[in-house]
Amino acid sequence: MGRFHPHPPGSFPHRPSRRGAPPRVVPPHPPTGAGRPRPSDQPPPAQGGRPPQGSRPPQGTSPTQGTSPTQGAAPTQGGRPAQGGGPARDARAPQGAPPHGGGHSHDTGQAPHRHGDGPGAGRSSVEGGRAELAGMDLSGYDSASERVEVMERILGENERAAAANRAAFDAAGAAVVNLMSAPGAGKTTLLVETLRRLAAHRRIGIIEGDIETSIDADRLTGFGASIALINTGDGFGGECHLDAPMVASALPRLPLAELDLVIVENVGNLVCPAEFTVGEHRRAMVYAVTEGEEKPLKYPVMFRSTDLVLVNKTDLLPHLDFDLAAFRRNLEMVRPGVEVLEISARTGTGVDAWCEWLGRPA
Ligand SMILES: Nc1nc2c(ncn2[C@@H]2O[C@H](COP(=O)(O)OP(=O)(O)OP(=O)(O)O)[C@@H](O)[C@H]2O)c(=O)[nH]1
Ligand SMILES: [Mg+2]
Repeated sequence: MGRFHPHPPGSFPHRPSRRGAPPRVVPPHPPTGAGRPRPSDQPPPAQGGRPPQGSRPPQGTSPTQGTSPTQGAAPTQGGRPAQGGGPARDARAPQGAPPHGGGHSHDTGQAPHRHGDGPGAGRSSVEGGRAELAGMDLSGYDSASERVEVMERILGENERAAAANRAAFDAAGAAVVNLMSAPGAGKTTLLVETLRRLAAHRRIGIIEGDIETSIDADRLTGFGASIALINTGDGFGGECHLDAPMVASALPRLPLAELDLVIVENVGNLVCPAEFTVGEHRRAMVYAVTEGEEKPLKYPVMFRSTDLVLVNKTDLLPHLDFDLAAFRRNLEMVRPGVEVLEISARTGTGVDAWCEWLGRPA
């Protein structure tokens, strides 16, 4: 059993809402996210922290002001903010009624042109929309360089915090794996099976990330691992992912110097967790066969960033029309050569191979 077990089984109070919640077991987070741009660092926000639809933010302001920097400013989604809306009316317009008509030039260096009467007239709305959007910057930023500047600042802050986390992990001699997936792909189920196999031999810490509740932290309690829960709904703006400052806030709640392995169960989300390193040495993602074959093509960010894809719930394959070969082909297109393990966290198939992977040097 574990050498250090700060939370007895069931001691994470389930907190579907904070109102009327029992006393906290987990120390509270800082009131504002460490490493986030503070209002004092920046000019005042545009409306609601986002540029008003159909207009550009005032020169020198950041569309992320007044909001968490991670909402609305993720850089790897085709150059568009991950969340937060943005000038959606502009973006959708080519598939419906254009918000602007007639000849005009965009700020892309393109020559003035007209919509709807060129050689592409008569195409489907999807094709026409793609052609019209090609090369345009619809991000809501005043210029591409401003967008790059804001994103670099946000990611730069995260990178600095991640480097500090990594230094702490290295100093402790703990290998760290960031485990990511869409909601419900089977991360916690897999971790339960992992702890059943490894906790007696390895000193393991789990950083459990969820927006709300201690449900998963409770499921992982009692196997001899040290658990530190991060609810992003508690002081981190309810973010859909963990970032490095959040993980830094959890480190004092782990006996880091005593641990060999730390697994970070990220918040369930197929996109955003991949955009923020938390100081990990390696990344793994769980992908359930119930999610379909095409997701590597539609949501490539996480697939591109991971070192291992665990194809989970294979016990369900006889009941599904999931085409494993097609999924592997799609995966290969976005992440050539990535290691894949076919597993079932339910039956235990492939879990030993995953445990072997965890034991390899980073
Ligand atoms: N059939 C089958 N069900 C599974 C398997 N792995 C997980 N599940 C089920 O899938 C559901 C979600 O599993 P979780 O382990 O909670 O998934 P998760 O990725 O931790 O979910 P979030 O933390 O909410 O993102 C549960 O009902 C599990 O019992 C599997 O290999 N086969
Ligand atoms: Mg979970």
